[in-house]
Order: sequence, then C-alpha cells, then structure tokens
Amino acid sequence: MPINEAKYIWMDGKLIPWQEAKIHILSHVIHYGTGVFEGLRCYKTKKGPAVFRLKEHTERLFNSAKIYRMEIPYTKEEINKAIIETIKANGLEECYIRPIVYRGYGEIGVNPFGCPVCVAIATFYWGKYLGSQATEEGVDVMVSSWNRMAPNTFPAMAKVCANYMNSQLIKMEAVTYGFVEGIALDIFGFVSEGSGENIFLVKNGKLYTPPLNATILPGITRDTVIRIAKDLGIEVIEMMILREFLYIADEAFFTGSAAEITPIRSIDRIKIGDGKVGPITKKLQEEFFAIVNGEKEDKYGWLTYL
Ligand code: PPE
Repeated sequence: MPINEAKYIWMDGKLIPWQEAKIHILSHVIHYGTGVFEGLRCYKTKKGPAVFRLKEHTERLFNSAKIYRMEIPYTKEEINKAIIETIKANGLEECYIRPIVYRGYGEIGVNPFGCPVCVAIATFYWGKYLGSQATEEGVDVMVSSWNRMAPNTFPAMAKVCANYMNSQLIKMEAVTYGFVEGIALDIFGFVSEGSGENIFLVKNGKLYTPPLNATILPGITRDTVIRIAKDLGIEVIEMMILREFLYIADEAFFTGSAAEITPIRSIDRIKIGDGKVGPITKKLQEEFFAIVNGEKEDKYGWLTYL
C-alpha cells in the first residue's frame, strides 16, 4: 500500500518536514528490531477530527516499552499532546497515526542499553486496510502454515517491530496464494489472530474470540467490540478456539485499528455462513462506525476531539 504522504513528522519533540524524517543506518532498531509502536485512527466527525481511544493506545505503547526495558523520555500526556499536535500540523481531517519508540544510533551489538530511546509520530491518510470493498463485502482468507510465537519467546502482548516478521510470513504466504489475509494458529494449534488483526466468530448468536493466552495482541478494537457487543446484549465468550470451529462458524470477522471491523466470507475456500456479511457482524459494524464517526453519543468516552 503506497504511503499517503503528509507534511510533517514529529521526531523527538520537533515537527520535521516529511522527507527529512530520517535515521542513521546503524540505528539499533534497523538491525535488531528494537522498536515498539502503535497504530490508531483519527476520524472525521461533525464536531471536527477525533482520535479514537487515544489514552488506551498510549497506555499500550508504554506497556510494550516497559516489557522491553525501554524508558520513554516523555510522559503519556506529552505523547498524547504530540499526537494531537502532529495531526493539527498536517491539517488532516481523518488519518491513521503511527507513533513509534525505537532504539537509535549509539552502539552496535545486541545489548540495546547504550542506544538512545527515540520517539517519532507520523500521521497520514490510510483507507481500508484489507481492500476498498472489504468492510462491505468481506474477505477471503486462509489458515496460515505459520504459527504465532510460542509463549515466553517473543512477547505477544508487546506491539514490537520484531513480532511483525512473523506477521510478514503469514501475510506473504496468504497473498502469494491469492488470499487477502492469513489466520495464524498458536503453537498448540488453537486459533490465534491475523497478521495484523484479532479475530471473532459468531455461532448460534454468541460471539467467540481467543483469549490473551492464545498469543494475541490485546487489541483495542477487540476490546471495543467486546464492550459494544455486551451492551447490545450479545454474549461474548473468550475461549481457546479449535481450527475446525472456524469453518462451521455462522459469521467471522477481523478487528483492528487499521482493519476496523472486516467481515471474513471464506476461510480455506470454505464459505462462512452464506458468504455474506452476517447480521451480528453488520450490527457491530453499524454501532462501531456510528461511535467513531461521532454520530452516536460517546458514552464510553472513547473520542478525543482535536
Ligand atoms: N493483532 C495484531 C498482530 C495487530 O498487528 C493488530 C493491529 C491487532 C491485532 C489489532 O489491534 P488494535 O489495532 O489495537 O485493535 N495492527 C496494526 C498494524 C497493522 C499494519 O499493517 O501496520 C493496526 O491495525 O493499526
């Protein structure tokens, strides 16, 4: 997906012209994947642009950094302010936001402690993650031959750059075989998540999703959908999911900041339900988009207006 360039990128406290936002080739992050990041969206509303679940994303950024013993040289409030400042400087009504905390230039060798912890924030327009019609029509996906990381190897709860090498294996395989996305199983064979999304299934009116034990990123959209579903009176069950449960689900969908709520219409060429967006997926999508677009009262306090 080509990047929609904006004007400025925030780097270590300053707004830098887009083309000049560069780092040294010997930065630790380039060689060893030493970076933690976030991805969130700012939506266009009648009351102006609003960032969705800013507080929670910044919180997760700090948690990811903590797991990797990286001390972010800013407070959460300062990061939140910097995000808002960057969106404003770029004059964007709606955008995707990519804050990244990484080990920069200083020393070579695995030991990261001698390298500075740097922070950058980019904001840019990003359309539908899994294809222009994906949220309306659904996507065709496969179960990946790659597993998600084993527990106590690469921490899945940290949104760390290095984890995305595993995601890339899943994604490349899927795309090469003509699918839009891959669903990874964990090392025990239970359903985990997509390369960049959490997964939900609907069976007999109930909503199912893998728990954190299934080596998933604790998705903020996942949390959003769980909250919305419960408030709509839909029972939500977090449980280890067998691969075959995927095929016999009535409905399936991905969640993510980039993917939002994207229906899955087939898995391994097996049609899910009747191959169309199911009624519960549709209901959750309607509720989700009404909240993020500011059309429905923000009773959860999830929007931060610029
Ligand atoms: N699992 C993974 C592995 C993941 O990368 C994401 C987000 C999620 C689940 C959903 O989490 P959340 O966004 O908090 O609901 N993936 C981000 C990056 C995608 C990319 O290609 O870059 C995103 O959606 O922003």
